[in-house]
Amino acid sequence: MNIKKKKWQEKQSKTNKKDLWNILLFTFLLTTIITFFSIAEAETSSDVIILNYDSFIDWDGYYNVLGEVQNIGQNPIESIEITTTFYDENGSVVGTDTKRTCLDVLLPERKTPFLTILKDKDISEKITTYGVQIISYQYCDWKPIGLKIISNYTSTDEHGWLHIVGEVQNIGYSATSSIRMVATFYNENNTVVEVDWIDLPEETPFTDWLEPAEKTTFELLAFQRPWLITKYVLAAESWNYAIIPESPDMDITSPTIAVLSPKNKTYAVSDVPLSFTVSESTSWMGYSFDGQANNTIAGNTTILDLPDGMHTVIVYANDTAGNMGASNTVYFTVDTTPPNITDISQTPLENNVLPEDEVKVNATVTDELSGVKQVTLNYTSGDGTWVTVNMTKLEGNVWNATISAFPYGTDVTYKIIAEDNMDNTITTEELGYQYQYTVVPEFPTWTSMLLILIMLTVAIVIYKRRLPKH
Ligand SMILES: [Ca+2]
Ligand SMILES: [Ca+2]
Repeated sequence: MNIKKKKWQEKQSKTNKKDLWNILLFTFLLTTIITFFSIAEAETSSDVIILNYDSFIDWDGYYNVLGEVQNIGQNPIESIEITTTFYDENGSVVGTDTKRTCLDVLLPERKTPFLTILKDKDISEKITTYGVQIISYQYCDWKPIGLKIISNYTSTDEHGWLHIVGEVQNIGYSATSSIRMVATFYNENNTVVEVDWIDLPEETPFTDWLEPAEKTTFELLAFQRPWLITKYVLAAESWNYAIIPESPDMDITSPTIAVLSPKNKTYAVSDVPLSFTVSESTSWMGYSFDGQANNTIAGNTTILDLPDGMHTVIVYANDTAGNMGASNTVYFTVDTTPPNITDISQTPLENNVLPEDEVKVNATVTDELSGVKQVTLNYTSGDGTWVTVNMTKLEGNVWNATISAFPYGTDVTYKIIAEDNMDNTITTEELGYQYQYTVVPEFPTWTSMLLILIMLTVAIVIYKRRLPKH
């Protein structure tokens, strides 16, 4: 490779020496002609236009004006010069800067950024306005496409600076050199907010030349206002190869995901819809349920067979550039279980309810997830109608209601119905319990019998005493 290269260089060198004077003369004439035409063209046509521009004072205190231009004509263009004129509040010119655009050759429809800087801190503060002008450009020959960016990675360092590291490959048939890599950084309004470029190859093993199929790495940096950047575009050119088509927009912002369902509430069903919006096109979507591994989904879905309890869900999505976004964590509860009814008791006890007695019924009702909404006591005296009484909370989880008094011999049946805040309902009947009692007489039977027995005994004794004595 080295021998080949040296020979090529020697050949070039000889050629140059031999034709030096001719070339110098020719160049002078050509430059004169081209300059004349350029100025004329620049004034009379608009094959190059300024698409957008912006300004800021950089970390050194210098006033930067940057933007991008586009070739909107039919022919390749090179050597585009931009002049920025800086004015103070009186409208007086306080400085100018003229620069070539970052890429030299611009094929039709292609864009290139530019950067002009007024390197005087003291003047920066006085600038109130500025004007940007394309002052010259030239038409040139077409150049073949011979460079390709084969990888690029974006990372943000601890300062918040944005680094792009990648590789560029010579995909042409000839060796190439003087490769310029350009990164144009944009804000969300597609305005250029920073630009960086590097000339390659910078170092060994490619001291000068990049042979066909060889590649070299590049690193580009945005550090002036990285917080404004939402995407970037890479472009390249070398002395013999034209710029490759700009890379697709290198999006560096993560998608924004808003979960519409589930909401932060309690559901009475075990199948809960998962619906959400994503701010941009995606290459992948998924969700994590209760912190578990991601489930890939194609879009809105339903999370099935959820167990009762508290759950979390986070939706993730990758945009087409691979930036992953995450929704907020959504907390929700599933409650498909009715309350528990325990410790049912009545006063008086079921074998001791007298005709004058109201019966107080107590029950402990709990519901872990959504809470108890209401508890009712339903009772019947066997006439086919049920009386419903709302139970009231006594203390803790104890609920209470009263059954009115009934005449002697009435059979009273009652049940308790409990409902949680998700309308899950349970009755004591469903739990397999039967509650009933019969109203007993004022004096229980055995007392009467005893009384009769005593009276009989007394009567017999009296009767015996009255019998005639022998
Ligand atoms: Ca994005
Ligand atoms: Ca419940």
